[in-house]
Amino acid sequence: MEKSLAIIKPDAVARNLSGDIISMILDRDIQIVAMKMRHLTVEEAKGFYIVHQDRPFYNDLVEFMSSGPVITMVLAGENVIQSYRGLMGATNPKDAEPNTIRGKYAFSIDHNCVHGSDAEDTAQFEIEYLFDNEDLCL
Ligand code: IDP
Ligand code: MG
Repeated sequence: MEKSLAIIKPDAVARNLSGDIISMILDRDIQIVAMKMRHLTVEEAKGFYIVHQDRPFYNDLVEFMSSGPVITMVLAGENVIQSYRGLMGATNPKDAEPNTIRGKYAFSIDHNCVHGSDAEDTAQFEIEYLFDNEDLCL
C-alpha cells in the first residue's frame, strides 16, 4: 500500500476547515493511518522544506508553516500520492479546479491550505520526519 504525508496548513486550521478537508480525503477512499496536530518550530519547518531551501519563497514558507498549529497525517491507499495531489489541486489556487481542496478554500499560492508529498522518496522522507513507525495504524 502506497503512503503519502499530508498537512492541513496553519491557514486552514485557523479557519476551521480541518473537518471538511478530512471528509474530502475520506470520501475519496483514502485511508488515514496516522494523524497528529502539532505546532512546528521554525527549525522543524526548515527541515521539512529543506528541498526548497534555495527558492526565493523559502523563508516566508518556513515562517508561515510555523505560525500556528497544523494537522499532519499519513495517508495510505493505491496510488495515494497522485490521488491526494489531485484532490489538493494546483499549487496556485488560481489554477485549481473548484472541486479540489485548494480550489474550494485557498486564497493564494503562499496560503494554500494543504501539503501533500509529490513522490515515493519524498513521501518516505516526510513521513519519517514527522512520525515514528509505531504511530502508523496499518
Ligand atoms: P506543492 O505544495 O503543490 O507541492 P511546491 O512547489 O512543493 O508546491 O511548493 C511548496 C509550497 O511552497 C507551496 O505549497 C506553497 O505554499 C509555497 N510556494 C510554492 N511556490 C511559491 C511561490 O512562487 N510563491 C510563494 N509560495 C510558494
Ligand atoms: Mg511540494
